[in-house]
Amino acid sequence: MAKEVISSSFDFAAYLAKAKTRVEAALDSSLGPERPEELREAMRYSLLAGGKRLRPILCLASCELTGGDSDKALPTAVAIEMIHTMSLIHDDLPSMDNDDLRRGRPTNHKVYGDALAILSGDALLTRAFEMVSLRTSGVSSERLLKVVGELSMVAGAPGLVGGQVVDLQCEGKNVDLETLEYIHLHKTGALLKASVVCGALIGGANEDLLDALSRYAKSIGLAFQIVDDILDVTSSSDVLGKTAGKDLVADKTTYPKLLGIDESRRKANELIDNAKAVLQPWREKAAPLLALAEYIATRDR
Ligand code: GRG
Repeated sequence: MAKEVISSSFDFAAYLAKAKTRVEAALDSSLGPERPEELREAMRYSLLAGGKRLRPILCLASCELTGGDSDKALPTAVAIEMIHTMSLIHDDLPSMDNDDLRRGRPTNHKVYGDALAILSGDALLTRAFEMVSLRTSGVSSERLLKVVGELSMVAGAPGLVGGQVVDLQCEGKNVDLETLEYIHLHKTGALLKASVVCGALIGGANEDLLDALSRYAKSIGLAFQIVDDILDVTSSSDVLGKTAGKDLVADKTTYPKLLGIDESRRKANELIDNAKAVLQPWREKAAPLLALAEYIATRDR
């Protein structure tokens, strides 16, 4: 049923390519005269390493659905990609997931060393808040304060950091579905949800729309990580641009480990259907978000 709502005239491939180009350009011009030069290089190395740019694209699409001007959401979209990138840099460190491949190239610490990897992550995180608070124009302080609050929550203990800590604590242990869902919703889902919510806040969404978008985003956030778990088992490092099969080596509990691949896929598809159903009332206007939900389910990397 949800599929019918995606307008046949909506060209998702063209939309995605255009949105990605727009985000890449904004990211490229987002870093100013950071000094010393090596810090700037390390920040740019990871921020401009490619990636799907799904979070900033969700932020812009969400703003557009609310009827807002997505140019005004661009600094926040960049900020969200900065937070995401810093979380990848820190996640790859030897003391965390200890990986040497990310976005198809050596991880930040492999190139710049652990200290600069930590510090370039710190600099990206703080720069993100500068983007929202000082580099956004035409949005009221009240709305921007809500965005800053939302991003502070999802980056910290109530979001990514908390999820990462529980994830690390659970390595090598038997984990139940409830704990796994907690990890996924915090470590991965929180920032995806915030991407949608922040775009809506900047666009001036009313409570009904904000609530609908939050529910849509929670579902796609969890589905995204389930698909990530599946791809870790079924895909290759070449396609993913990061080390495949990592979860098994690190003895992590994943959806495929608990439910099997088929049931995990079914669960991800169910979440995507739920997400799309929530946006039914917005029909044509929701075409980009509906297609992005489907992309999350069907992506190959
Ligand atoms: C945010 C303060 C702060 C600290 C970070 C290390 C850490 C705390 C959290 C780990 C978060 C993490 C790395 C979660 C995994 C999320 C995930 C599935 C990433 C892959 O996202 P994609 O596929 O990657 O969108 P690309 O490269 O396409 O952007």
